[in-house]
Amino acid sequence: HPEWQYLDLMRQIWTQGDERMDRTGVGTRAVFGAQLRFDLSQGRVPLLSTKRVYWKTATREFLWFLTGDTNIRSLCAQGVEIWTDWPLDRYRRETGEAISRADFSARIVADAAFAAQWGDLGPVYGKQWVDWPVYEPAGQDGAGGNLYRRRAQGVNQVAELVDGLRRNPGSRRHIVEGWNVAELDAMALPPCHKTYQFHVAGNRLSCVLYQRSCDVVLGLPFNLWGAALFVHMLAQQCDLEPGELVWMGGDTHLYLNHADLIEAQLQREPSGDPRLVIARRPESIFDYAIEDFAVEGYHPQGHLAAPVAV
Ligand code: UFP
Repeated sequence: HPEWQYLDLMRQIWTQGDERMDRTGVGTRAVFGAQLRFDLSQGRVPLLSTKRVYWKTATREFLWFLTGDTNIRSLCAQGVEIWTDWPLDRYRRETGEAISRADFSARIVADAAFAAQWGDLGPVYGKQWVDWPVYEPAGQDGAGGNLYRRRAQGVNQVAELVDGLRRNPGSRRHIVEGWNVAELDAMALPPCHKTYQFHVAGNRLSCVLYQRSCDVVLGLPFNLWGAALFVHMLAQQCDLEPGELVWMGGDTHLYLNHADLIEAQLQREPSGDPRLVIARRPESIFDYAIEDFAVEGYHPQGHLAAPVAV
């Protein structure tokens, strides 16, 4: 079963990983450099069976990326709280107010001005994917220095990707990049799943995802799902068949406060063969809605909850 790859990686990190204190103050065990491969043919998806993965939440996040939005407001309005902890943390630090996550999220949804002030994550994934900034010369200042103006619409990497896969499938340049060096400081979190490269062989579309930093418990199940979803959507849009997902991790880690979950999950055995079904073929990659996606044959074992390290 392909999920053994995930469990084997988890076991390897837990038993042999290098233990250290990390940025969040929680502590991790980590390996550097890991690879997983998943067959995506016939709707196959790397959706874990050894715990319930909320694939609809991950799909909502993915569709939110494609809109270019970087404010958590529309996520919170859909009950998706996976990004809430970052703005919440900033709000608490800057105001000293001991607001609960639920109250903060409710206020983000109810109050547009509050959301504009506190709900933005900076130019994270969505912004870079569909509106990577482009600057053009805009004359000179009084001292003879060159001025630059930001173009109203930046590079839409996803639109160009679809175009490239259709026009020139054999290209080795099918890349969507999130790591905009000049804007890292402005992001709530620099991109983890930073580079997607696509490849067409015959009529099969495959993807390599390079993830610089990976929380194997909370991040990886979502990141695998997101990458697989991306391939399935692109294949549909470009009249290709989904091929393979190759996941590559840089710092691939387990947080020490996930010990109970890890021990429990490593006792479980994978099963099943879930398939993604896409109900219709929208006009473009930007026109999918959450209702378009269903998963057949997903019968996971119980959810295992774990705290997120901010
Ligand atoms: N992380 C993931 N996947 C994601 C995401 C975050 O695994 O999609 F947004 C984890 C990795 C790491 C933390 O534990 O979030 C980011 O911390 P750092 O920037 O210090 O690597």
